[in-house]
Amino acid sequence: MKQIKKIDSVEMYGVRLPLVKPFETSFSVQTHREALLLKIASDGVSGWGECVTAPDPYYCYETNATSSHIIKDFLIPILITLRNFSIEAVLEKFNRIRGHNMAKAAVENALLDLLARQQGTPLFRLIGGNDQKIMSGISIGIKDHMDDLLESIQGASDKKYHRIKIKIKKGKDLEVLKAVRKTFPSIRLMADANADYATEDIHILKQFDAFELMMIEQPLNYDDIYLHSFLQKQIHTPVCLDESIKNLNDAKTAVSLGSCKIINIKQGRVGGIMTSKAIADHCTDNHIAVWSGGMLETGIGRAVNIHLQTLPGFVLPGDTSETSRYFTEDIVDQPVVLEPDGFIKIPEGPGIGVRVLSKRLDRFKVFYEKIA
Ligand code: OSB
Ligand code: MG
Repeated sequence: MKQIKKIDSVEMYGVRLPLVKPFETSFSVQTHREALLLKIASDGVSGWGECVTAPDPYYCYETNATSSHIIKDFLIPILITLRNFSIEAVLEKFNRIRGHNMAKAAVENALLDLLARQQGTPLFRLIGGNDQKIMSGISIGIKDHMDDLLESIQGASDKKYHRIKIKIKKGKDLEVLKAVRKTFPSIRLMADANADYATEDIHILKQFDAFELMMIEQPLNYDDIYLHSFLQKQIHTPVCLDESIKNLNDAKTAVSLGSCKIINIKQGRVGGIMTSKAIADHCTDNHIAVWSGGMLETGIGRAVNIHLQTLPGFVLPGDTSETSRYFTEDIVDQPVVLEPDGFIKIPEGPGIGVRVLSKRLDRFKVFYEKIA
C-alpha cells in the first residue's frame, strides 16, 4: 500500500440522527444514532471515518466519550508526528495503546479512505477485495408484540433480504422462535442473544436446535471464549461470536478451542479493516465462516462495511441493510438500497464512494472540534 506524506488537519464531528424506529436488544433500547465522525486531510484530499461507539457502554466498554478522549489525546498526537508513512506503520504505533479498538478503527478508516481517494481508487480495490455486489441481511430488534415481529419479518422477506436475524433475550426466545418458524418455515433465520445467557441456561439453548437456525450469535458472556467451546459441543446450532472477538488473537483462541463455527466481524470492534482482513484470512484457513456485523452506522460506516464484504472469507450475508430502514435522512449520498434480488452494489467512486452532505451534516451536528 502507498504512503501518506503528512497529515494537514484532523476534524471531529458529533452527529445525532433519529432512528426510524427504536432498536431494542437484550442490553438497551436505542432511539438515535449518535456518531463521532473524523475528517482527516493531507495534500488537499480528505478522508472520512465513523467511530462505531455509542454514548453508553452497554455493548462494550468503549463510548463516544472514551473514543473521543483516546483519539484526541493519544492517537492523533501520534499520527501528526509521522512523515511518509503507511497504514501499517500507523497501526504499529497505535499498538502501544491497549484496547480502544473502535477509536483506532475510526482513524484507520479515515486514513484508508484518504489514501484510496489520493490514488483515485475505490476502497475495496485498495484493500484487495473483489469487484462484486454484496449480500444483504437485516437485524430486527426485540418487539413487544408478536404481530409486530412477524410483520417486520414479512417486510424483510418481501424485500429479498438474504437472511433475517432477530434479537432475543432470556424469556423472549423459545416461544418467539417457535412462532416465527411456524409462519416462516424456510427463511434463512438466525438469533442474536447479545450475551444474555449463562452456562446454567444450556438446557434452553439446546432447544434452539429444533428451529434450524443458521446460527446463534453471542449466547454467553460478552468476553467469554472458553465456555462457548463447551456450549458448541453440546448444541447443533452453529455458535457465532460477536462481542467476544476483539482482535486477531481472540479469533485464533476461539478457532483453536472450537468455541464457534462462525465469526461476526465488526471492523470497529476489532480495530479496523486491516485487522478484519487478517481475521477473515485466519478463519478461512480454518474453515470458519465470517460475516460483517453492523452498529447502526451512518452512511460512512455503512459504506466501509460494504467494501469490507468484498474480501475473501465473507461468505455469509452480514448486517448490512438499506439506509431507509434506519434513517429518513442520512448524512451521505448515495443511500444504500437493495436491488430486486436483495443484493447491494458497492458505492461508486474513489475511497468509500459516498459523499458527505454538508447541509445534512450541519443540521444533525451536535458538536465540532478541530483537533489538529
Ligand atoms: O449485536 O450485532 C449486534 C446493533 C448495535 C449493537 C450491537 C448489534 C447491533 C445489531 C444491528 O445487531 C446491526 C445493524 O443493523 O447495524
Ligand atoms: Mg451481535
